[in-house]
Amino acid sequence: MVKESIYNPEEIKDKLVADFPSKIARKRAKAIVVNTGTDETPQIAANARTVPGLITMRGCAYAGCKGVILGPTRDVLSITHGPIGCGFYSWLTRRNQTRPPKPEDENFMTYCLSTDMQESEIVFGGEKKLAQAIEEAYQLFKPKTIVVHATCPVGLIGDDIHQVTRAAQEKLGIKVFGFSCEGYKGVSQSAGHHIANNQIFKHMVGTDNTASPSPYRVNLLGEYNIGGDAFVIEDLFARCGFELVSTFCGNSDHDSMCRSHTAELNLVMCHRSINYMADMMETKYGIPWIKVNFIGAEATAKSLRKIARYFGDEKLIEQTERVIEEEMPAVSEARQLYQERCRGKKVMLFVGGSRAHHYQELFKELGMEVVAAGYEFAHRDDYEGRRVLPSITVDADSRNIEELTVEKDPERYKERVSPEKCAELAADGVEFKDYAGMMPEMEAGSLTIDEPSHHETFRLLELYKPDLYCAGVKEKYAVQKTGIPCLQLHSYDYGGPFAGFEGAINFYKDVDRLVSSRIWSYLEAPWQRQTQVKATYGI
Ligand code: CFM
Repeated sequence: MVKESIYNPEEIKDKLVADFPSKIARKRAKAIVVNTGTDETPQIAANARTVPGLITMRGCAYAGCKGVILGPTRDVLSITHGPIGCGFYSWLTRRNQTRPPKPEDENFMTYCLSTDMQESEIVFGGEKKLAQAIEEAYQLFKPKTIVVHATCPVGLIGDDIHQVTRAAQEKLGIKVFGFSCEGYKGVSQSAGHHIANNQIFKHMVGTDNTASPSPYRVNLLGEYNIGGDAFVIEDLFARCGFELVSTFCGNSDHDSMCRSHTAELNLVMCHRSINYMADMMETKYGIPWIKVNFIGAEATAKSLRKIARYFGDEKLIEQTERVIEEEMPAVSEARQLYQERCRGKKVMLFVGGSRAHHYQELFKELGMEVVAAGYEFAHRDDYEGRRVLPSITVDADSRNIEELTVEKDPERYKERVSPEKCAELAADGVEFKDYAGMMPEMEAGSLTIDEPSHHETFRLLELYKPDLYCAGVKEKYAVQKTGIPCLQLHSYDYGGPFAGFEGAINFYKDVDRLVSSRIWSYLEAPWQRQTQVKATYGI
């Protein structure tokens, strides 16, 4: 179609917003930037309110708290305080898997518990019903911990969930606490991540000082075990000799999170959803954090090496190299095979708050060209790198999310790396507290778009005709109706795992199946063909 436009990203940018009223066009234009291919990235508008009327890809704060952060923790019993729809639509809709170690171990993830608020509670208050629901849940399941998630009406009518949970905790003698994650907080699910981080940090982290005897103790932060990714990473860690204390929160349980402050190093996978936890644990307990990425074979090898180097033990480093050596031949073989069919194909990714960056690694390995990418709800630091953090202005929407004041723990704070060691490791590629963001890694001329609307998505498809579009279920079928395959990078459709070496091979295969399939050429219905025949031959 408009093939030459591919080389005119500025022109495309104008076309994407051309149909909007001028005020909206101006606002949206700030969220669309042309990458420079260098560290000098332009500023992008992110984490801003969605323009009313535009169809958004985003979710709500409740989804970010209950679904994303708490969703994969198997033995913390979640109750949704709200109308039944919120509970129902967040019930088993994310493919976060879990594997209780023993058959008798608890797994509440398959349940949907809600106070099912009715009109009478909306009018007269729902605290009584919530107290009853907590007791009923306790009698049924006898869990170690019950948590309550607030939905929009709870905040609107002013139910005090924290007072109710405190009373329940006293009465039942188990841990009960709440999340004020009303859907309207903040501008997206990102607010819910922050709220969840705060409460888990306050009520769980640091409540059990039992430490494992291994000196190589790590936490994996921001890995949610979608399609079994965490299982792959757990296996790699075990083989390398790293002791995983806790994962936030893929395949996790309550007790491991309570012990997580005993780790020596925090590994941050999804920076957007869990950076708060990493920073708070560093301030309180002195646990440093590094950014890792287990999406992509090369990225996985690099991340494993960083961890081994941090501990610096020769045997650990050797063992890590052995694991990488064992895994790489199969990856290279698959890559060669699939590259032949995928090389040069164009792809776009618009996903969440970290995957639009992480998955570019896998597309690079396949030789595919990322022409446009963006997050739904990330902040400027996820795009431009943490160096821009001081220049991010806090607006009213962020101001109403609690910022915890965290201090050094007088007994348990321990400096893990001296400043000299820190500099030495940095020179060796192990940078602490650093994330360079997505944009510096993208090719010059490619587009970065924050939270593209439905309209912009379709303009993009028209202008670029990419070979593959990556997004979620809300976009998938609409995109495929245009004859362009869509891979769900939230749920992996029915596939995965995509993490680690094994995951990379799975990914190459799935991408090849999508971009090499001829099915898209059969998209025209017979009557459409008929019209064409008529037009061509006049019959
Ligand atoms: Fe982090 Fe996630 Fe993501 Fe996210 Fe999510 Fe998800 Fe995602 Mo869907 S925590 S930001 S809120 S990596 S559910 S596992 S796939 S949007 S890119």
